[in-house]
Amino acid sequence: MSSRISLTRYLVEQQREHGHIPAQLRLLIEVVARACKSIAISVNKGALGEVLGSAASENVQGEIQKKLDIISNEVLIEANEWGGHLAAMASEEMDSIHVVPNRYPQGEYLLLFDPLDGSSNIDVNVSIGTIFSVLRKVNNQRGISEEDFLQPGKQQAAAGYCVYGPQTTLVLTVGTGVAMFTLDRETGSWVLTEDQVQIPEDTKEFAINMSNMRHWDAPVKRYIDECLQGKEGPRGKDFNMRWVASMVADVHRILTRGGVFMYPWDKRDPDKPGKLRLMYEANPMAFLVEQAGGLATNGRQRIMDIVPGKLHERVAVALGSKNEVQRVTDYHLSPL
Ligand code: AHM
Ligand code: MG
Repeated sequence: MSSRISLTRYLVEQQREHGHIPAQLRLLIEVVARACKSIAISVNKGALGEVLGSAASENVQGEIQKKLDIISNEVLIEANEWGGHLAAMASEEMDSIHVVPNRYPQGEYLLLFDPLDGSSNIDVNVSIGTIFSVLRKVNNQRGISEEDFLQPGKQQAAAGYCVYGPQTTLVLTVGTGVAMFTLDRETGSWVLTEDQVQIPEDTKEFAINMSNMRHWDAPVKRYIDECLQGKEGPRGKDFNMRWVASMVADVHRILTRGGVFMYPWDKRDPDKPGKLRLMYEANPMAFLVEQAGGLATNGRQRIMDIVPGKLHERVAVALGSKNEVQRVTDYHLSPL
């Protein structure tokens, strides 16, 4: 790029053009981006920083926490609580919400995050990331409670993720398309490297954990089975498969070159709607994907229309290239 556009300049220009990025939201995004830089440094140190391996604790979902899960959670909280832009935060790694302490001014936004997504990849040096979602505090009449967070994803003011991979990339939407910023390690700044990202409507690539195939529901089995039949089958083309097991990395690939990502409901745990978390993973990714011209459903319904019943709610996910997500959703809505 001949003239480099920083994250700050991008946000200021979006404000000028679209007039809907209030100062508090701009500050929030910059603070999250700074926190991600700090997480990236810890991730990069790896064994040298003694940050690998498990901590002696479980999160609210009963999952063993990795040291970097806890470090990243703390970095995000410490970076965000004093700025005056937030009323409260919620995290995949915390049982309940974290209200901004009284000693700091209360802002009008709510921040939700998965501090380090793809935990199983931390120790094996594969891409991982931070996912975040921003809501407005709707009720100004009283203090803040968990209920204030239970808003459908379509009410998000901003969302994004940072992927810690061969490059450190921040991907952001404030509702005016999707932009990607690459961290320039020499200057420490986020540089705009892609703007108005578009996901191709069609694809020949799917991402799903195939080892769960025997547990899937019929519509998902049908969709994948047809892809696997390749040129000779009803789809008339060969499909390729990828599964990083870090949602950030899989979604990043889809935003870059198209594809469909699925983590469907399965019979292993019939009472759980899915593995992924609605508010920390599915909603922010759905917002990005829709802003890039793709679709995101739970197989039956648009993800961003779901009204959460609780903070740590889980959901089935199908997202990415429009025509493929539409197809797998149609298979659910009109089974054979
Ligand atoms: P995490 O938030 O505990 O890391 O779990 C979420 C991750 C996603 O990033 C990824 O898509 C999925 O879990 C992989 O699950 P599996 O190991 O079942 O394939
Ligand atoms: Mg996660």
